[in-house]
Amino acid sequence: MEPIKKKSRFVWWSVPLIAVLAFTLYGCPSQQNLSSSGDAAQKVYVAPGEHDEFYGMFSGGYSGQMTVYGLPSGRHLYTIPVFSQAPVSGYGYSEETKPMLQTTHGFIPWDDAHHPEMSQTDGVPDGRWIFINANNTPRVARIDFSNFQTAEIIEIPNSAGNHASPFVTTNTEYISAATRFSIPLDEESLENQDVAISSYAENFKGTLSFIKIGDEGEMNIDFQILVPGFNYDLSHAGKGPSADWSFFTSYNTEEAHTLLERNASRNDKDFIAAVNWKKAAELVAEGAGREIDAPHYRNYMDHDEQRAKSELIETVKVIDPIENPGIIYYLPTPKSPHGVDVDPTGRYIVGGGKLSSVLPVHSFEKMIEAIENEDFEGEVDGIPVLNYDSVIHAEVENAGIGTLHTEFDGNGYAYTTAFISSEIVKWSLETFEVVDRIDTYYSPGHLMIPGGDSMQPEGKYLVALNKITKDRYLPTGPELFHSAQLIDISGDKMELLLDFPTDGEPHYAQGIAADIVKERQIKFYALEDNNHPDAVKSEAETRVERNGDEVHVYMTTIRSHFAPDNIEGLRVGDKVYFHVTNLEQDWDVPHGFAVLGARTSELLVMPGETRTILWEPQKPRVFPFYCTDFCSALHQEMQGYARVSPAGSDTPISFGTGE
Ligand code: RUQ
Ligand code: CUA
Repeated sequence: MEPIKKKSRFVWWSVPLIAVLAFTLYGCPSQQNLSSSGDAAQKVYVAPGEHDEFYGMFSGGYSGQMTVYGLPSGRHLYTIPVFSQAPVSGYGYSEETKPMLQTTHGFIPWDDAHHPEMSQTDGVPDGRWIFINANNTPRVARIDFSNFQTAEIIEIPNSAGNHASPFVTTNTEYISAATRFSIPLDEESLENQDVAISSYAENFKGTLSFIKIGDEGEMNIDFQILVPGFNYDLSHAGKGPSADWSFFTSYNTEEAHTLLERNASRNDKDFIAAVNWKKAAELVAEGAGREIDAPHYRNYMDHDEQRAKSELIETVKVIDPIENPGIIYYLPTPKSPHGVDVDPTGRYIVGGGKLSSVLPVHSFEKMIEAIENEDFEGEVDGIPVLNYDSVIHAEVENAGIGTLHTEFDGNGYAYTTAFISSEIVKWSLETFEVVDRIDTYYSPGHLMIPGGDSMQPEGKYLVALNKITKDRYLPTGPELFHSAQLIDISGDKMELLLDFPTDGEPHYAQGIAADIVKERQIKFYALEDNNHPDAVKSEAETRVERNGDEVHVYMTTIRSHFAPDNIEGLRVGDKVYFHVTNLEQDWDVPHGFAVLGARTSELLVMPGETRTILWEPQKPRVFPFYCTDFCSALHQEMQGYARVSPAGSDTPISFGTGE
């Protein structure tokens, strides 16, 4: 058998010392750790008609969506449209969902979504909502678990590369969201962004945003903390004793603005920022900080009217650590750390020391002690830097090369991904020694244990989210789907059970016991609660109305016909709005609506729901329309015709179902 070569795509793999170290320590990976394939198959077998034990919620990365998998089977259950338009349902194309993608940069139909994060109660995922970040045009979305649909998207001003986002506090009081790229922020007006890039050190700043979550899940930016112009990479909130704190990794404390692979890899230590969000929130409530102009959109689904609305918020509250001492401290951390993860007891803060030979573990208790004793080794822009030796609790040796992310099993062990040495390393939270390791195929980024970043992990399975697929599946040309690997962590030795392909690039994922989410499901929308202004609740109300060159078609669907299904009197140059209400009151009976020459998408209308698509016919002719979702034995009969006459013609509006 040919040995598997681990090849680098990133230049920092070639940092010479690391490369030599990696090779001498690890060489090539051994054979897969499979006890027997029969055993493994049985462990992931979910018999036809049976349900998986866990929901796995995966980010879609550059697809901008979220995907839902069943675990342990690895079956792809659903794709939730979030930041990207989805022709499959009309999300982002229909008039009801377009406002969801509104930003101050205009209508943005795409993004790069990295980190799903579930709402928590008392530090445990509660199955209400799941949040996810948009990295490119900074936004955070909230998805409702009752219907697996995007319920809200808030834009984050004063941010660029919303990567350290969105991480919840233990009772979902706040979501943190830091900017990865620092940007010019003029201290006075925060407005002058047109500056020379070479003035980075002087003019560029970072922001750590805290989004307050209301009882119904509504998101509002409560405050932003102004921080030095480093890159803020990832975050996690504390828990238990550390629940009032949030932690953020930073790299590029060198404040380089070019060739970061080299220029931001010089310092032996960068920082984890520890933020006392509770204290900051109290100060803000007492009037600290100042309100600055920072227009940003909040888009939300109005459930009553079944359509999204956009509101423009003009300002945001900014607080400066210099004027508000005690809200933020820096913990020196080797070296360009990526992930930051807090163990289930809330006592340990693990930095993913990407370029470090050891995995640093800070102690929360020691951190508090060092703060009380003012045990500082310096300060940066008014932020005290704690003494490394005073806060570090352990340095895990041999934890792999290129360590990125850590999750926990709730049984006293931590699991860390090592990108370069392509493995998952299990270590003890008591001895801080490595107790097991398993190869992954290839180069894992994040990993996920259901509840693994909460106070109550379910330490049965681990999913490795690998960056490189290569030879794992039948080849599909130059592009291969990213590969996830399910690993059994219930015993002493980790055991690889299953590979399954994923969609887009799942960075992070979250898992939750299926029972918690199953209970909450809406099966259809009650027609009597549909207060959409363009809804029609019976065929008797269906009609076509002209208003200048706007035509509104109020249409219904029910197995297996449209009403009306013959429409005349449309003209070239018209803007035709089809408002389609699905009269069905039964689970899993959507109807589709597609019209020949439609330039955007179809509509997929759920039972009890109203959706609108704008159609601008380009030439005179008769255009068929039809239902796209095979809804009954007579689905093929579910069709109609729209007659379009030349511009200015006097064909009168008429419509009906043959009467
Ligand atoms: S970050 S692994 Cu967003 Cu680690 Cu991708
Ligand atoms: Cu309705 Cu097919």
